[in-house]
Amino acid sequence: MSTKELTPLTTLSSPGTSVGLLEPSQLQNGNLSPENIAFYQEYGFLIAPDLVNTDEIHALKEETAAIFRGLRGIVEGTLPVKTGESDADVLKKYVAIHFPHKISELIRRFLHQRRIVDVLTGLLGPNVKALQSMLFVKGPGKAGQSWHQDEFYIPTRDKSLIGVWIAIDDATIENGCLWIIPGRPGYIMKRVDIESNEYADTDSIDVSRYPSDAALPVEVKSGSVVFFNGYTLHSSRQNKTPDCFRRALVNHYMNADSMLPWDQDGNLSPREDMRDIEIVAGIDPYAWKGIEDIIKPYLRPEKLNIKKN
Ligand SMILES: O=C(O)CCC(=O)C(=O)O
Repeated sequence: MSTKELTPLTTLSSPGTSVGLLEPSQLQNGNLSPENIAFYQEYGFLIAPDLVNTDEIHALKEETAAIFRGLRGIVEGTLPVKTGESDADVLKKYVAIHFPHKISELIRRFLHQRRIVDVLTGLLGPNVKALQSMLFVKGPGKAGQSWHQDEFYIPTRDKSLIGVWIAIDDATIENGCLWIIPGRPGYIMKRVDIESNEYADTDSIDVSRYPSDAALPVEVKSGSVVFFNGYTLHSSRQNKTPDCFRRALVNHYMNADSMLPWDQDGNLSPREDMRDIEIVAGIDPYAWKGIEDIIKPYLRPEKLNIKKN
């Protein structure tokens, strides 16, 4: 095992410094510096404060309510909205919708948000494709996601997967922010069964071999964007607030030069290249294959049991 993936935070910064203040992890004014790129290559994540402005956040909040109210189209499994039901009462019933960009033009436009795409081309190269969106609402009491690497679920051939986590609300430890273990292990790690109210999943990467201070809470303000690599370990915990949502739009991207042998968590037949994608920068080297429109938006289940190894 590389020592990089075990580097505790205390060796990255002075004691008491939170990840939010860890300088090379932060973009200044949305500009990706060579130091940011070097940090991402080594530790697998970056934080861009204020990459999404307050008007955009306001529009995202309104759109989130409209989507969960069923006003943008059918999402299988959502319940009819009763007369007089508030947005909060509607959102409290759900954790997340996957692929909201299929029914919402605003969410689809966010896949192409210029400042986000500029960071992605700086990290991935000129040709970038989007392959998934997820809109989390995660109300009071809702569980988080256990320790995982996104490439376990979404295998790219070139290990280029990046999650782009857009904070719609301030994300705090209490309302279930993202946690990251800095590093980019070059392989998919072993998973073990777990039972915990913190997590929706019934298994998790076993993180007991990491030092207790290796995991960083990524507490960020609304409008911040967290970029993380598909091999970087991350999780989120239960929302323990009595009345706060932790809304976040999470989009996944990769280098468009690579094919994507993803069966969409078993929803599709095995395929060498999942083509329900959107090119967000540069060219599509596989344009001759055409684009598919096969994945419909769906509700994220409260309990997750996707086991592969
Ligand atoms: O936002 C969350 O609660 C979990 C997000 C996550 O783990 C992911 O996007 O892979």
